[in-house]
Amino acid sequence: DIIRERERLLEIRKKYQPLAELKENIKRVKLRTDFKKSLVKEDDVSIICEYKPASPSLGEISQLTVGDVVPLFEEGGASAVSVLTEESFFKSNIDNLKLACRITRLPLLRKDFILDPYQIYEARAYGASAILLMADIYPDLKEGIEICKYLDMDALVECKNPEEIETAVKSGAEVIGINNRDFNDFKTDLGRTEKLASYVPSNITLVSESGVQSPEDVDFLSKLGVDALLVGSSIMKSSHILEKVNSLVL
Ligand code: IGP
Repeated sequence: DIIRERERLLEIRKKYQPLAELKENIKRVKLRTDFKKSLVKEDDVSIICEYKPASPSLGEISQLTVGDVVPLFEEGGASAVSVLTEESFFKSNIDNLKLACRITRLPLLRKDFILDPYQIYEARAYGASAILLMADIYPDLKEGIEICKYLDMDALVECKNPEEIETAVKSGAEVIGINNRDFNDFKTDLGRTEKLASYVPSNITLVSESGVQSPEDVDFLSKLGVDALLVGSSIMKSSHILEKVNSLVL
């Protein structure tokens, strides 16, 4: 499964590029604009556009490259860009993060199955200003969030129930994502954000992730008080990406 495959590839990367070397590289990578700040607008909901060439549920989504889509995300009004870096199921890789970094000045989120502090350092070395930490997968959330803070990055802590939100808050999360997708059957239900939004304290930046397809969805979620939406498939699938992004940005 995804996690086991991620572990296997992580071990290879650690040999190929030891942590000490990554830490050296970080000193040369200029810090990017703040992810969290870019998401908080006065009234409007912000859109994070995701580069997602494939997924376990859809298979291949698009053959377009980071170079093709990121300029359209930016022109369309995205507030930040999420880059999948998982190889086996999402058909992307960490070099796409570096590429995105050269193309846009928008803050970048590394989206992957993060299991180990090494991957947080790696994200920072490849230009990310934020990283996804899944509450049920990252082994020590408090530690992960602290490493992010130490590196001047934001952690987007992904939760799917009230217990995970409570753990995230206790661990010091400042940005929480509610994933509308159920990883058991891959179905999305925006009702998840509706059910869970009130569990997230108002001082925390709230992101609703997955399943956003239309301006009506944006409208529904923005009324629930979320700060930002993370949108991948519906944008990547679109034959008019710029217009699609534009239609979701209020
Ligand atoms: C985007 P969608 O339904 O717009 O393609 O979803 C994003 O939320 C989704 O890619 C995602 C994800 C994840 C991917 C959310 N959490 C964790 C991999 C790992």
